[in-house]
Amino acid sequence: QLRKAVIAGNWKMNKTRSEAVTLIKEIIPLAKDADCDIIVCVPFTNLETAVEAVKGTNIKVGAQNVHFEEAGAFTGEISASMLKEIGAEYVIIGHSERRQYFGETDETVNKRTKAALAAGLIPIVCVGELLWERETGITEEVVSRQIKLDLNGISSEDCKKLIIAYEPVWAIGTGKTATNEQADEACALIRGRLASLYGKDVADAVTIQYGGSMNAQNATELVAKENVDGGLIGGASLKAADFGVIIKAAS
Ligand code: 3PY
Repeated sequence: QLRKAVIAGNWKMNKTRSEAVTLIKEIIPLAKDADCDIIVCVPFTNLETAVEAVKGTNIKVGAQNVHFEEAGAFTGEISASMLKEIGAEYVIIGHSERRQYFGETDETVNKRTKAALAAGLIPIVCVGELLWERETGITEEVVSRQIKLDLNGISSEDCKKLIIAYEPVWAIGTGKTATNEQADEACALIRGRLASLYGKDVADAVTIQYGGSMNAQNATELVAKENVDGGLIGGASLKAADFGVIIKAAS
């Protein structure tokens, strides 16, 4: 395979600090011999503890959001340099829950992505269509538009560092998964869009994950697809045994 798979857990608003330590300790032995990159994206309050807990292992730590300004009067927000200094290496940007419940737009996703890159973090940029958009037959249009806007002004060099997560919104937290073919097709269309914006070499270098109810049962077939370079995992990343199965499936 051209690209190494990346398995990232999106813990969402789950786990207190002590619970996070317990879960990470359970994941470490299951991840040890993996032939894929492994990330846990934890709540802000768990970042420092998670970084400490994964020291000397093959697990990396990410955050779930970042503000686009460097500093200032933005009550409740966290900057990219704050994340970087604490030892986070990745950050999820534009998850559909942020777009849906917290007013995230392609414009702010774009700004956050640039801020993360400038600070040396690797963004995991989430895109994906709503159910009615898929049913109306405009998945390609929606996802292409998101890619164009979310990555606007980002250089080829920076684009190569990105992880893009294709997460059909109708498959998030619903237990519904895209079929392997739907996931492969959408990831291929994202790569095609990247190729038209940046050229084939850049497009081939970008990690494109599938996300949306990926679990221990369906991971093997999803990650076996040519265009699916691993997954962004919600609920199943909170159970060490399930997350371990997914890591194995991607190795
Ligand atoms: C899910 O699997 O539900 C996700 O949202 C992953 O980010």
